[in-house]
Amino acid sequence: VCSCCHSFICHFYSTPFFTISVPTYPNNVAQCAEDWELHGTKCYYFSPRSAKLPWKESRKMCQRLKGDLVKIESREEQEFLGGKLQTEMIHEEDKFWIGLTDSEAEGQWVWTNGSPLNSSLAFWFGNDDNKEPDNWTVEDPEGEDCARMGQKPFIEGLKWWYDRSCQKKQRSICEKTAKILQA
Ligand SMILES: [Ca+2]
Ligand SMILES: [Ca+2]
Repeated sequence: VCSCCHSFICHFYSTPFFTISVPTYPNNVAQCAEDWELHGTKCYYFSPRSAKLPWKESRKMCQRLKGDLVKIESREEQEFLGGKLQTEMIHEEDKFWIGLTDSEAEGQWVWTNGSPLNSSLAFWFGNDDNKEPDNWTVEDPEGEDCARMGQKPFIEGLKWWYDRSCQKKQRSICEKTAKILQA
């Protein structure tokens, strides 16, 4: 029986036409473990300032948590992460490792799953003085083969990636697929 409070649900089930226009996904519940942030169908973990690690160790930490360093696959995902880092970052150097490296072949950036960086979804920082990635050798003669992201103070335009020596310690963003529960 339809009551005042459940009129929408009654319409939903009594009118087959409605079910076509309702996507399946909102009927399900995506879930992340504690300390992970849900976005879309992924869970993200932003490591604390007390746990800065070199890139390889950061990756191992993510894997221990049953994930991996984040792979950024859309402008929308980049925007979401950049927004999150605005609240996470304390100062401009407080950036986060992502799952992107050119340690195998200089200048050939690949994600941790082996797929090459799509140049239309590359968000390297660049201005008149500084074009990233620059493989800067002053801090480490080996150059810079790992990618980190974050911009504080904020700048528009999504270009928040920098290469840095993989040996340097940074915070990191881990990612894993959310658990989808059928509603
Ligand atoms: Ca490099
Ligand atoms: Ca650099």
